[in-house]
Amino acid sequence: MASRSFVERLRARERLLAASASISPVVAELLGRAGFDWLFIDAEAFPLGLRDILELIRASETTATSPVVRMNDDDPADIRQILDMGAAGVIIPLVRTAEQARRIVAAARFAPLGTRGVTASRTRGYGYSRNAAEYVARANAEAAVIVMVEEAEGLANVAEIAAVPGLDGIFVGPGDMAISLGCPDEPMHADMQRAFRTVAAAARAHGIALGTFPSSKAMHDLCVAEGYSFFLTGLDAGLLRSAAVARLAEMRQW
Ligand code: 3PY
Ligand code: MG
Repeated sequence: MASRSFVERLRARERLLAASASISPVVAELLGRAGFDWLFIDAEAFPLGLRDILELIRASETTATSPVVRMNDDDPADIRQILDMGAAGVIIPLVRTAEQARRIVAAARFAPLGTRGVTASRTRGYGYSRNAAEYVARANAEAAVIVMVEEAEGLANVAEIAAVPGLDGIFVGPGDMAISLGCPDEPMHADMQRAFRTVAAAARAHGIALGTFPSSKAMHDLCVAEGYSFFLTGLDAGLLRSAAVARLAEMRQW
């Protein structure tokens, strides 16, 4: 388990690098041991059920990494269950309005900040831990709530989205953003650069962290200059495929 919480490091704007972890718990354990600061457990791109997510979280906890779950949607019951399992935070894809962001924050926080219901969950020691006040305060402080802005509509509303109290970060999904802006094969198109800057200005105005998945050093450097601090570096399946293809090609020459 990480010695400092993910959200603390996020707020300190530490540079936090992740790999996605979705193929299997063994791969999650391996990537945690490789030294990634956090893991992007990807239930949007992979068909992960809640049980699969639980096993990925448990595997990552055998290492110093922090498990953060990119959910498939913004279902409030799933947000609660994923945080109850011990995820360091949730990342919600395709967020389009401030109202949607408010509902997401409410699902992730106990009263008075939200409407999350308490259970005898894993994070509560399965009921062995009885101090509710201390638990609720810690859970509210430690669960990172991150929304993805990755379409023209979310981009148009990003100033209002960033103003939602209780939000910890915005993650720009460059793949979906480029499709939405009509430049799918041009990740550094002028409209994409403008999008990265627009989201950054909104997030900076409200003191929240910025993340993305840079596909090139140029995109990474633009984002760093704008204050982005947490990054997805690659997908577990993609990292495996690249290494496999490169090694196969190399040994075919021997
Ligand atoms: C995207 O690029 O659209 C993603 O969701 C992942 O970063
Ligand atoms: Mg996306």
